[in-house]
Amino acid sequence: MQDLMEQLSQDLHAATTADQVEQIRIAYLGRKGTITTLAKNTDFSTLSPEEKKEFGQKLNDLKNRATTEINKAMESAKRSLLTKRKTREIDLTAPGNDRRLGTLHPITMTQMEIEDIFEGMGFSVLAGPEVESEYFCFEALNIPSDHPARDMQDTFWLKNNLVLRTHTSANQVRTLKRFGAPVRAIFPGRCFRYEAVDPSHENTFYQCEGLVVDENISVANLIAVMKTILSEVFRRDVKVRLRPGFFPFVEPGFELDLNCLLCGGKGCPTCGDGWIELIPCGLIHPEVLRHGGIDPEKYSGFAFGIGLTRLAMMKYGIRDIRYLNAGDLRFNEQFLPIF
Ligand code: FA5
Repeated sequence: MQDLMEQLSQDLHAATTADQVEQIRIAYLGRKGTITTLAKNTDFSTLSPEEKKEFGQKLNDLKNRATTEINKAMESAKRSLLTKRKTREIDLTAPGNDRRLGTLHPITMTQMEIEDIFEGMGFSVLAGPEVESEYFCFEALNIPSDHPARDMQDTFWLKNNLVLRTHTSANQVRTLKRFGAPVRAIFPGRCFRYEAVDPSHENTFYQCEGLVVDENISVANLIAVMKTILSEVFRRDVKVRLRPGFFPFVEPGFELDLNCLLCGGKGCPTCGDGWIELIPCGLIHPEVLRHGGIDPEKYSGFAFGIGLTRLAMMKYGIRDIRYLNAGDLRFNEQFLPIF
C-alpha cells in the first residue's frame, strides 16, 4: 500500500492540468481503480481476524490519504490555470494575427465621391425602386408605348406592367410629384438592360440621375454643374465634348462625352473612337414637368444621367466593364479608397 501511495504521488506530481488529475482520480479511486479493487483482489481466507481488521483500517487510511492528495492536486491545477489566464503574457514583438480587411468596390467609392460633391452643392441624395412601373420609367418621360424611343433601351419586362428600370430617369417624375419645386436632387442606383455585353456595356450597371428645378434655370446652369462635377471627380483637366442628343424627356438634349482616359483619345476597345458617352443631359421637357405637377410657365429645370459605372472605369483605369460585376475579390482589392 505504501508503494501505491508513492506511485500516486509521482503521478500527481507529473499532472499539470485538472483533466490529467481527474484521469488519475479515476485510475486510482474510480469504480475499477487500483485502490478500489484492492479489497476484491485480496484473498481474505488466508488472513486471521486481526489481520483482516488491520487490512481494512489500512485500506480506509489509504483511500482517505489518496482522496486528500488528489483533491489538493486538483485545487492547485485549477488555481494555476486561473493565474495563467490572469497574467497571460503579451509579447509585443510577436507577429499579429493576419486580419483580412475588406475594400470598397470601385463603383461604391465613385458613388460616395459623387454624393459628397453634389451634397456640397446643396443637392439631396435620394433613392428610387429598381422594380419600376412602366409609367415612371417611360410614359411620364414622354415615351408612350408606341414611341420609337422605347427601342432605345432594351427592357427586362416583368408582370403587371412592371419593368427592371432601364435608367434612373424613372425617378424624375416621382420626385417632382413628391417634392414639387424648387428641388435639387441626385439618385444614384442600379439599372438593367437586356443587351449584349461588351467591354463598355453590361446588363446591370449604375447611373446617377440628377435634376434641378427652379425659376430661370438654363443650359448655362447645366453646363456649370457638369464642369464642376468633372473637375472635382478627376481633379485634373479632362477633355469633354457636348453634342446634341435626343431624349424625349429633355429639350434641348445633349450628350456629354469624355475623351477616353484609357487611350488618351486615340481609340481603344473600351471607347471605340476615343470618346466615352458619359453624361447625357438636357433641359427638362415641359410635358415631364406637367406630369410632375409643376407649372412649366413658372419653372424650368435640367436633368442629367451620369454613367456611374463608366465614370468608375475612367477614374480607376478599368478597361473592361465585366470585371466590375465578376465578384472576383482579387480585382476589387486593387482599388484603395479615395477619401
Ligand atoms: C439614359 O439612360 C438617359 N436616361 C439619360 C438622361 C438623363 C438623358 C437625364 C437626359 C436627361 P443612356 O441610355 O444614354 O441615357 O444612358 C446614360 C449613360 O448610362 C450612358 O452615357 C452610359 O454612360 C451609361 N450606360 C448606358 N447603358 C449602359 C450599359 N449597358 N452599360 C454601362 N453603362 C451604360
